[in-house]
Amino acid sequence: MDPNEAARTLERELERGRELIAAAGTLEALDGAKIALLGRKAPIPAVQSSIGSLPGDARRELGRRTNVAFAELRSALEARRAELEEGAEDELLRADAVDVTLPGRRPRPGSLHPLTLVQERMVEIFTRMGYRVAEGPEIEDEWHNFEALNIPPDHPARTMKDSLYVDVPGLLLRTETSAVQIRTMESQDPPVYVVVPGRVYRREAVDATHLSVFHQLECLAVDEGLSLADLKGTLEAFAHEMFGPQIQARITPDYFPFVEPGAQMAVSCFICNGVGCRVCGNGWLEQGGAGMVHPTVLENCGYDAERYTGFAFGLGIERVAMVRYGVNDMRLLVEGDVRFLEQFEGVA
Ligand code: FA5
Repeated sequence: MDPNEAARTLERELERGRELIAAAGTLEALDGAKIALLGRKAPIPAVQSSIGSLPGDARRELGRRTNVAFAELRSALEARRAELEEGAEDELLRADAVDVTLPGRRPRPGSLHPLTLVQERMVEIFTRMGYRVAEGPEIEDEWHNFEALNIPPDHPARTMKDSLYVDVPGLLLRTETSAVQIRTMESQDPPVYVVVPGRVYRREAVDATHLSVFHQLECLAVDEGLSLADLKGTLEAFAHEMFGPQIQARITPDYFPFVEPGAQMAVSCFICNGVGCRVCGNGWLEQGGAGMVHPTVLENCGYDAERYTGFAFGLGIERVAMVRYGVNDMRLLVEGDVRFLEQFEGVA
């Protein structure tokens, strides 16, 4: 290459280099500029490789100028790199900045589940009447769940079609809280006044009024001189406390092996007021089973059935919740949809 031509190339490249480097706004752009200026195909390295063919003085002079050009571009690249790196770090810090003076975001508190609200209210009503709360296991044996309750071996509830058995012979998931009647009477002498809230399990087809895992509240009273009038009065007092005076309660005959006479307790429908509609059918919503404790059951627990009488009932807590809150499908209570549950915030 002609030495003059080579010197002009160096000047031009220095000029171009200063502009490219100043214009590089990112580290990637700066890498691009470096390749364009100092890469294998760039003009300055081409000048450098032509130096060897020049005569003495011209070679020295062009060699010196090339070195100066290289040194200037390298240090300009270096300086710009340092600037960009610092800028990138500042940018990162800015993006990550936390304004500690802003008010915090308070986590939204949850609220009690409607079934919990109802269960607590039921327990409160009965404890105010003088009952105490008793508990029993959810995995129960056949004696407490069936035999002691006078439920004969051929009763359909005892088959696997209706009940959920566990892998240990003789044990099952309790089908009703009535099992705790037996446990209570086995563990204490009369008089007995207990309520038992708890979870029960049945092999059921789930629909708007049936679940296979649901809750009951059992009530058991055993004392001298208790009659059907005490049972009816207690159920009525409960219904009015729970649902308000506009709701009517009734008991009608029903059969359960562990009571005699047996009854069913229902309240007037909250939608149609006892007239009959799509939700209730005949104007009444079944809440639970009830009756006078069968003498055989008292004797199974070592009580003197000549001296003591008792009444018992078992209310479905989901059914009570449906009437109290006007819920027409029981599945809503267990699906866990926050939009449904939010409505119970602040509700008693
Ligand atoms: C019983 O469970 C008896 N132990 C009740 C009883 C206690 C009778 C003491 C006499 C003396 P029953 O199977 O009818 O009875 O259930 C009682 C209540 O539980 C029903 O009225 C209903 O409110 C509720 N219930 C029953 N099955 C379901 C279900 N699959 N899903 C939700 N609630 C149910």
